[in-house]
Amino acid sequence: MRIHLVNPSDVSFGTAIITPRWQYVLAAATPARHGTPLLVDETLEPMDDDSVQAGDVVGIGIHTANALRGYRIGQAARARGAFVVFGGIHATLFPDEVREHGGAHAVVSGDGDLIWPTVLDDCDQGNPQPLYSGGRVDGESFYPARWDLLPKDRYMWASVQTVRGCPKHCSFCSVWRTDGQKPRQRDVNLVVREIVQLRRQGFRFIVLADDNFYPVTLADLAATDRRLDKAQHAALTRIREERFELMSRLERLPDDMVFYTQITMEAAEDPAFLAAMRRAHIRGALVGVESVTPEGLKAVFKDFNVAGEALVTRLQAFRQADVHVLGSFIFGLPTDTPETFAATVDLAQRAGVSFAQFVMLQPFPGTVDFATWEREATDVPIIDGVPLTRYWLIPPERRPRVYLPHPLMTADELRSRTQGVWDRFYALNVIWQRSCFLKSLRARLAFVLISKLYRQMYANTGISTDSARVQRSALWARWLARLARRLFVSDPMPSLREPGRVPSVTGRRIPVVTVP
Ligand code: B12
Ligand code: SF4
Repeated sequence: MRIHLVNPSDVSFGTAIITPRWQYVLAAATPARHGTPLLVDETLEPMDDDSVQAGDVVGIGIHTANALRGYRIGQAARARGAFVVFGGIHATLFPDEVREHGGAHAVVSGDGDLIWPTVLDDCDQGNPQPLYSGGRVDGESFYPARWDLLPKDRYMWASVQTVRGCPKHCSFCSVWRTDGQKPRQRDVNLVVREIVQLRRQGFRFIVLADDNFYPVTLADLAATDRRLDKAQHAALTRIREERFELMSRLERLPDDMVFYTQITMEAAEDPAFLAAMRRAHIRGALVGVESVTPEGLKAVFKDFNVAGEALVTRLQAFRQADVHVLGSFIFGLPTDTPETFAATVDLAQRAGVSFAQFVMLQPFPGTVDFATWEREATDVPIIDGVPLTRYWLIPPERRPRVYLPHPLMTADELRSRTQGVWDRFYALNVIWQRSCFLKSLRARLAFVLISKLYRQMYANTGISTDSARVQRSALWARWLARLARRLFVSDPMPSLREPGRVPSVTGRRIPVVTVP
């Protein structure tokens, strides 16, 4: 019985940006008696169906965007006599659909770390159960990934998770509902050990694949003080201290390391945290700006963000701390007008964000937006026999890009205006100007290359409905990725040692939060 772990994708670029962490975690959770799993990442190259034999286990991890491709792989594997097991966020949300469309013998909901050995044992005995509940694994019980299985020079960034879950409740996001609002932080020692192993192997670019790297804000602590809630204050302080401890350990890693994470913009109000990030080599962060207007923020339940000039100041605070921002903006909110597009790109430029992504509001299952849409949608269009509220089952070339009707703009207008914003933000002369913070010509050229690659991979293949343009963009992206990959190759450091604890860190760096 061989085990295949497959990360489905409709497009393969030969080189991938980020490692699909789940594969390396499940490989670590695979008991030695079942052998070493074969990892297939279709963002690199398509799965070879012939590699599957009767009696093998084919584990497929899906989110909504790649579910349909996953179903095709599942059916093909089942037809060859393999046991087919699905997991991941989409499988967690739709286990029945996965069995119906993906040929699944078994579905694992929630975190796979602890339940995976049971699934494998059951398959080994020819008796997989239809549903396994993986639940929400405690921070201390997450498996470190098996980076020894990482192919050489195929990925630009490795991914290490340090915390799971997010206390916020944004309407377009499923994380707080599936991963929970209680931050589950991994043991600092295990996180650092994984990172050191990666650096030993020659990886110096690492994504901290967290939902929210700043799970406790100064405002949260002040609120517990106001409520005189000592127990909650102590619990939040502990989480905050662990963040600082992690960062103090990362600080002691080689200076060439580059980390990148996802964070809420509230961190801009916390200079000590930003400074610790910079010392920890966290050079960039995706910040969910979403909307530049207060009405837009209200619409997505993100009132903790700010708009207008206050927003510019907050984003600049990251830049001043030398943490580069990838600003994430959403178009298609009911409060958007045709003027919102230009206002957004202007603000992004003024705020000094280094990269930006402009996505169109998409109701992902598991979100408040999706639940509202499903409940209230009338006259739902049917495409290829599939109602639009199950859009991920529509073949990608026939799938619309905009789902929610807008009070002022047609779907096509939203799409072309969004494309226009990408075109403006990533015009060659604009990128070149933006790169002026870099000193050497080589660094500036690298910045241009990465910007162009990013735009090709995420905008042109994702927003356009013109299949010729999508094909062209995918070709371009493949070519740019091959060039860019070289920028991410580093010499291994086989003798790198784990940095020890800094005993005085708590007293030295964590600002005391006082009762107002
Ligand atoms: C890092 C990340 C990315 C990265 C890297 C992706 C990569 N190569 O791995 C990038 C930036 C590329 C990315 C892109 C996108 N992402 Co993303 N991403 C994440 C993030 C923050 C962490 C993923 C991760 O590594 N987790 C760590 C691993 C260990 O956890 P895991 O994947 O959940 O796997 C565990 C279980 O799910 C389960 N499991 C998973 N697979 C399998 C398979 C089997 C067989 C079994 C048994 C168990 C199992 O066991 C694992 C171990 O416990 C998640 C949020 C999250 N909490 O997961 C969002 C998340 C997955 N992304 C999301 C989205 C929406 C996207 C985009 C569509 C965004 C966009 N608008 O462009 C794109 C999609 C790109 C594409 N076309 O594929 C959503 C998915 C929602 C949904 N319903 O599908 C999430 C949940 C975030 C959110 N805000 O809701 N993403
Ligand atoms: S969008 Fe970000 S801040 Fe909002 S709930 Fe999701 S992870 Fe948390």
